[in-house]
Amino acid sequence: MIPLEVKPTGNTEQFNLQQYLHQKKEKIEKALDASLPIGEPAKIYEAMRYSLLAGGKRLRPILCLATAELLGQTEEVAMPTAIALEMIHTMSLIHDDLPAMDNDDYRRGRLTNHKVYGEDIAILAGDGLLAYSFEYVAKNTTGVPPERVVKVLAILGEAVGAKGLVGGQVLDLEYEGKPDITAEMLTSIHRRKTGALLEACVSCGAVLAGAQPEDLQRLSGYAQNIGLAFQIVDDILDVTATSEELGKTAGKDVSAQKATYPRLWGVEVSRQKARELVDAAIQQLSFYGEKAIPLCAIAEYIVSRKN
Ligand code: GRG
Repeated sequence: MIPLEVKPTGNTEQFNLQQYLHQKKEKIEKALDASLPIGEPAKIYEAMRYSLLAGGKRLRPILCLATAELLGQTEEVAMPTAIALEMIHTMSLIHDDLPAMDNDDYRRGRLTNHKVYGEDIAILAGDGLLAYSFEYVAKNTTGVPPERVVKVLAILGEAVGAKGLVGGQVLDLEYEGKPDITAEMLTSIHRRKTGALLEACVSCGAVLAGAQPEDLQRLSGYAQNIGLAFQIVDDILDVTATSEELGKTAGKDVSAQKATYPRLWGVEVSRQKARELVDAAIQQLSFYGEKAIPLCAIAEYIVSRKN
């Protein structure tokens, strides 16, 4: 049990984060498995399932569910969107690992998709997951006015496209081998490459719950802060954790001459900045009092995680 002091409410009641994450993860794993049965041609379904069901922290769907619940929506209503977010995230990992991108052999403790199925099928598995994520939200979201579903689809599209993941990845490739970029440029890359999808998780959960504009503003502030903290910690773990702990090749940023926060600021200052961002994220949720404990605890987890 992780004792957490949740600052906005001054509440020192213990919140069992590990149990919370475990319970959410169990439901998400079941829903992911059920979302994608093997169809024809079997090879592409197998490749999609190989990466989708390979484990991972499931942070993105958990964020979506926790946000929806904060604003009074049920887990059931938000689950199709939560599943779609994990499909999109998995697609981005498959494509990120390709030889034309980061060229990685391991992900989530197993061989990368292209190492098992070949580059052609891995590209198509990512494409299949991306297309299916939109189909899945549109066909399976029930119990909310259709306008909310349309808004969710628009948020997902914006987060994946050139304003989000795609644009961030293009900039990331452009700056490879030029590790001396400014902190501002690094942050602008990661706000798109990593932050946009994390923010979409929170915004989609909020929209499904019928959030007011002020809710969306507070929650986006929270999401932007944890998004950047998440990436700083990711960079720190790349130089401090082992490949076994990470389930992927450690030290990859250094060997690929990537600009990272530890390279710019050193590990200790990077840790401090991540801590400050998490404190700011928690502060954004003070309005919600105790109802925000799960999201505050998730923010704490982002800085304390080991993989
Ligand atoms: C093809 C439309 C299209 C988009 C893809 C490849 C790409 C464009 C973008 C790369 C996005 C990317 C992989 C960003 C890194 C984000 C990141 C830090 C991932 C690690 O997330 P974790 O630690 O992983 O949550 P698990 O395995 O726990 O889910």
